[in-house]
Amino acid sequence: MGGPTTGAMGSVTGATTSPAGPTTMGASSSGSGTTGSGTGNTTGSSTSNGGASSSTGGGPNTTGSSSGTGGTGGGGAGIQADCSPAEGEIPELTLTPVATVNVPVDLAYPPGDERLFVATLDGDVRVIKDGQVVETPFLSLGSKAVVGGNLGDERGLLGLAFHPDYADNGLFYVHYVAGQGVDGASTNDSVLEEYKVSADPDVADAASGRVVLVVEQPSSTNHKGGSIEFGADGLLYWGLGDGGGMGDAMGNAQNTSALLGKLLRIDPLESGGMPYSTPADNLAMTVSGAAPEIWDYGLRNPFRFSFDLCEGDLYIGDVGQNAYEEITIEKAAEGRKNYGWNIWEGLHCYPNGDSCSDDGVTQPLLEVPRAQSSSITGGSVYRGSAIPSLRGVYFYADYMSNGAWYTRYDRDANTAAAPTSISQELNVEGVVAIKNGADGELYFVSIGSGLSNNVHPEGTIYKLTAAP
Ligand SMILES: [Ca+2]
Repeated sequence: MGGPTTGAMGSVTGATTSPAGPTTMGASSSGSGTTGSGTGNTTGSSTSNGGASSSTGGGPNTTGSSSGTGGTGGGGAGIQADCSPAEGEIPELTLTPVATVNVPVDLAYPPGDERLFVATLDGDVRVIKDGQVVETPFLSLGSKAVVGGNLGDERGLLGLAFHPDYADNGLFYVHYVAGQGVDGASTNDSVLEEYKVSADPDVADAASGRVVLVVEQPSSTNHKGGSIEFGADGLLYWGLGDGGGMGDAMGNAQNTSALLGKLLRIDPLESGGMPYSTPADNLAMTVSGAAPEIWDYGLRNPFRFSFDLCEGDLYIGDVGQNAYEEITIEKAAEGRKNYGWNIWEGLHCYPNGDSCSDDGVTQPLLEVPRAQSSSITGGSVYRGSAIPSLRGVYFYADYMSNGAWYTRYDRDANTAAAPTSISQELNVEGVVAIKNGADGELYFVSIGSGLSNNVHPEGTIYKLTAAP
């Protein structure tokens, strides 16, 4: 077992068909081994009860229509995002504590599920149920994950995602930096691993771990990326940084045969004897020789990205080098983009003062200068029902400056509104994730203050609410 240790080509075969995305035909890669025929990800066929829109069986459920009647639901309990248009004025906002957990770093939920699952930097997944943190961890990676914590040491458990068919297959995925005893991985490598829930819905089967993909990393302890998220196409997207250091010294981000400095897009299910498969319409469709796992390239450290639950658009926060942080918005199903790093930093040539070409480069919709932000935390689009004026509004934050902002994406114009700062209103430290719950409401994950290798402070999960 063990995922293909990559760096260059994974041994990937097999076509993936996805009911929601472009239908892909044919094997996409020439990896060794057999050509899989995995139909992989059949994302269920449940139909939501929310009106005319049919869903793809849960997950980041999208209808693609913004004028929907709110029906985008997944399976399960029928909790769903509210895709109706925004109404009214945006009120004063605040953050209401939901739970405290040591070093929380990411948050996710199974489709249609009321529970929230919190990944912690030190390798646990905790369940928040009925407003309480379940005492027994859902999963503990233990020494399989190496945990950093000092400034510039970004190692640990970084991302968590539930399979769109979780209700049927019980599968979920974790992204972490390898410690000891991970199949096919050396310490510091990036690992994507699949686990399955046990008979107890609040506890995973710790023995079920299956390494899906290992990406070799250089020795540096930063730029590990973070988020893993399923798109409406039922495929898993995985952001990986450029390998660390300054200026992408190893030249990974623009190297389309390397997996670092990329957004990957794979079907993580075992398929035809292979640990995962790749769709035929990844970057390799347009860039000859590109590794079959790559969706987008030219990223520095896409620590947090998310999909709008209603439109399916992809929002990427890319952490900058010296001068500019970036928010990139990619319309649903429009990938295969070069986001510019390390030729561009934000809307400026890199290094500053150089001249450079924008040929083939897609620029971010927003750049955030270092005076405001130095480690951007890409957030999510509000799709709840509690504050109707916020529907369609994207929130993001900064880990270092404790800043927080919102903007709204105009899909027709492909522009983002000038950001509104809510830093003082929210007054929150150390935001490392802003995620939806199954009901589309937004949760801010604060890792807590005083984090170091030896101190793993208590952090807080907050719900975004209207101020009283
Ligand atoms: Ca860029």
